[in-house]
Amino acid sequence: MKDSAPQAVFLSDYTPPAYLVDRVSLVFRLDPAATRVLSRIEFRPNPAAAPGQPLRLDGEKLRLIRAAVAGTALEDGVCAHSETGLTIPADRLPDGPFLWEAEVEIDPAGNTALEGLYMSNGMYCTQCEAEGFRKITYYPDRPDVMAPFDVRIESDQPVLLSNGNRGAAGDGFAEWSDPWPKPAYLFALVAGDLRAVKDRFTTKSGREVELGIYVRPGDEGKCDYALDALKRSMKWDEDVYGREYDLAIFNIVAVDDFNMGAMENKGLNIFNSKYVLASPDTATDGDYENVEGIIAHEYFHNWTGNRITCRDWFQLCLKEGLTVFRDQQFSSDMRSAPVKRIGDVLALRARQFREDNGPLAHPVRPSSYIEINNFYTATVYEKGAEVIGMLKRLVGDAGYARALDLYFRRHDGDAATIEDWLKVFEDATDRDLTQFGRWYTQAGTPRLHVTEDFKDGCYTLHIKQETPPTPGQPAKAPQVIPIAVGLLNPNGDEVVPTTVLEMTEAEQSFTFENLAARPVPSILRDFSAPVILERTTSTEERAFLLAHDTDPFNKWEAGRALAKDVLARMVTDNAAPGPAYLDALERVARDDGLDPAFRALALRLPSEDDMAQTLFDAGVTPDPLAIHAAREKLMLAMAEHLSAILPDLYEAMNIPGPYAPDARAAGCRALRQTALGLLSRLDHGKAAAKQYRDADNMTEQLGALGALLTIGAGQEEVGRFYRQWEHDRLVIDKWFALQTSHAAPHRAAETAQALTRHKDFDWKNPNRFRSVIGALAMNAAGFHDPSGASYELVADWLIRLDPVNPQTTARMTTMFETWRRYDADRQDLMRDALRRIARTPELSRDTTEMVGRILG
Ligand code: 0A1
Ligand code: ZN
Repeated sequence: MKDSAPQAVFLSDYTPPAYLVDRVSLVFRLDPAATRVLSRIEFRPNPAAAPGQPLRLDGEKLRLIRAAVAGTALEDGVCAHSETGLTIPADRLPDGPFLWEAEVEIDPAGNTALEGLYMSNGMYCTQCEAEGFRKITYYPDRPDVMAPFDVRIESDQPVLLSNGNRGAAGDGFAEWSDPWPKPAYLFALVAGDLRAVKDRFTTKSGREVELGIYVRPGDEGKCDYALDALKRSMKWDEDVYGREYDLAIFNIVAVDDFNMGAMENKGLNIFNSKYVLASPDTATDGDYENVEGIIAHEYFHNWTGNRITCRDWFQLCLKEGLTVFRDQQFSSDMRSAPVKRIGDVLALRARQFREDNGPLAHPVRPSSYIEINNFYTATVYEKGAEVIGMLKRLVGDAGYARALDLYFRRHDGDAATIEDWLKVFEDATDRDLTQFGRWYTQAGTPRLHVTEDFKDGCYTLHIKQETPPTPGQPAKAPQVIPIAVGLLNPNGDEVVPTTVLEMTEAEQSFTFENLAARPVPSILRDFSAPVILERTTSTEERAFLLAHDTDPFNKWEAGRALAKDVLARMVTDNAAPGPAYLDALERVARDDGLDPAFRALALRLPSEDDMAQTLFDAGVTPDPLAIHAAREKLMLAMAEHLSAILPDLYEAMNIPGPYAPDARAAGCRALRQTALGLLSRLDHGKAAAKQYRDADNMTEQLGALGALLTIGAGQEEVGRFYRQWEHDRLVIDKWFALQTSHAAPHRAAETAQALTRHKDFDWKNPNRFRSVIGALAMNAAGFHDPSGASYELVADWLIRLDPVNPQTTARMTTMFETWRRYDADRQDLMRDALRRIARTPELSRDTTEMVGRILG
């Protein structure tokens, strides 16, 4: 029976499962095209649900060989079958607990969607979040059904892994047993010719844990950093959250074909290999930072996600927002906190603000979806983390610690909700969080409109909050907004240290008394809330804050605002960059007292996409080519203005000795790269070509190549780079991406198209697909070339990828999410591309939902 059109699922329709599971036993007889999965599942009626219900089991793309309930085979026609599962009528079920047995056949080799059990380079692996387990066997595939799993794998592959602790193993088989009840989305299995890099960790209570990172033969030398990051994560979670690891084994497997970054399967994390493998010659500083952060993220899920999971997928932010918040805390403890915060806010604005401002805007906890895989978004993850940061700021560090202790005590073993989460904070801190809860239900980025007055030593900030309408939410109620403010006197001394104003009304005023002179305010310090600050400020005031603010985030933000003002005026009025900005930049560049990483960030111009949104917000239709040209012109002006110091800065940041991936060294390299980028505009790439020849690490090699490509040089190096790294998939991904993202705007589509014809363009591999097609988005002017060639190319490839891998296709449709920002011609071209995708016969549910929402 074919199911009718895909239906939306609503949070308000939640009902508890009719049956719970006490134990799951699975046997896998692995075969590339015909794997047999034998399941024995112990069910019992859920006392919290209505009695006498049928048993509903999810199942997709399964060939049912046999099934039995309580030892009695189910003959054909007893179950209602559909493409999404089967239903066993209540009159076929015993009154109490019963055993379900089934055998199904699946086709891992034919599974290109990379969801369920699939093959990657000859190895078997799984991805079950969110709803992939139903492609492995019939099961109530929902996170509020939790059970211990026993698994037996039969295969002649040398390494056979699953969740939990090791059981019996012998020739051609291995058994695993996971004692912790878990939802099916945390199930994992891996089988292949893999090599393990092993280590040990002793928990704070003295339990020994065996750690293993499994990689393809030849990659063993690239695991040290991931292993070190894992041990640091384990220790940090004990020290900061009191959370200890709870199995005798923790394994990580690196796979080349993976839709996302990584997956927190209990005791067996599976990673996209780009977030595990790192060596100085193949990985950049950015890669090292990502490996550290993602290893931590997946490890931290063991408590926030696995021990306490989500009741249903609407609660995704319960585990994701919290785990992102925790990995951000970890990285800022391991590295520089201000630099980490600036990086996180840059990413939030680039991805989440963009989402919140467009047709895909949705609340941190959505209330309906068609395909849940489309909701692994920046809003759920990054805004979800910001909401927790605000909670922490409001209740204080001690309140937060009490609330988290209570959360772990009260909900360990539960499938919980956002209501449970907020209740824990209410109980631990005696606060009413009803209004705060709106952060979870209202979409859109609040805008704070700030004006001020000063009289008789009293300085008053008048603040209005307003959240624009978003799809399905025309009107918004005021939210609780923690606004961290400090005041400086005209000499640059801080006269009021950071104070958190708690805004709850649509309009509110806050007064500071006993001030000798009108102060300069530093508002939204440390980016204390995910909002847009609207306040008219002078260039002088911005330069003053860039020079004097004691809050590193706002110091950077002041420089950022200056750069945006200058760029906006260059685009709209063809103005020349004034000396105020260039002088301020020079002071930053010369200030040896500042962390080099901070200086690199302060010297980095806003991205072209950021400028497009900024102009759009100011009522100007952005022209991507004009933005690109203005940005290039400003870089040249910066290079000329700083020409006297660039060679010295470039040399001073050259740290002697072998490459080390630590934050300090990476910061120096980042500043050196900034200097190189500017220098190249003056010396026609001489320094960059030399750096390319001399580089002994990927950060400097790729940085030099990027600097050359930016000025239209580097073709010879492109060839050399390929010949040097042809054998390394992850490095060749960079090679593809760099050429696409650095192509001149009018040649971007052509460059990307030529790369899709390269023999190494293995388009079914998501990393490789993204490295060419996705990288076009990094070339904003090229993507928005007025010919529409890039739009067409992207649409062609998304149409081709959709039947093979709907999940990655659907994610990548977000390249078009900003279409409403642009002029009528570009809008027409983008809409045409989207409509062409929408009209494709048999388009997946994933992509249909996304394109429909983007078109609105
Ligand atoms: N839970 C993982 C992310 C993830 C989600 C879905 C996936 O496949 C559809 C894979 C991974 C995390 O937050 O890291
Ligand atoms: Zn996660």
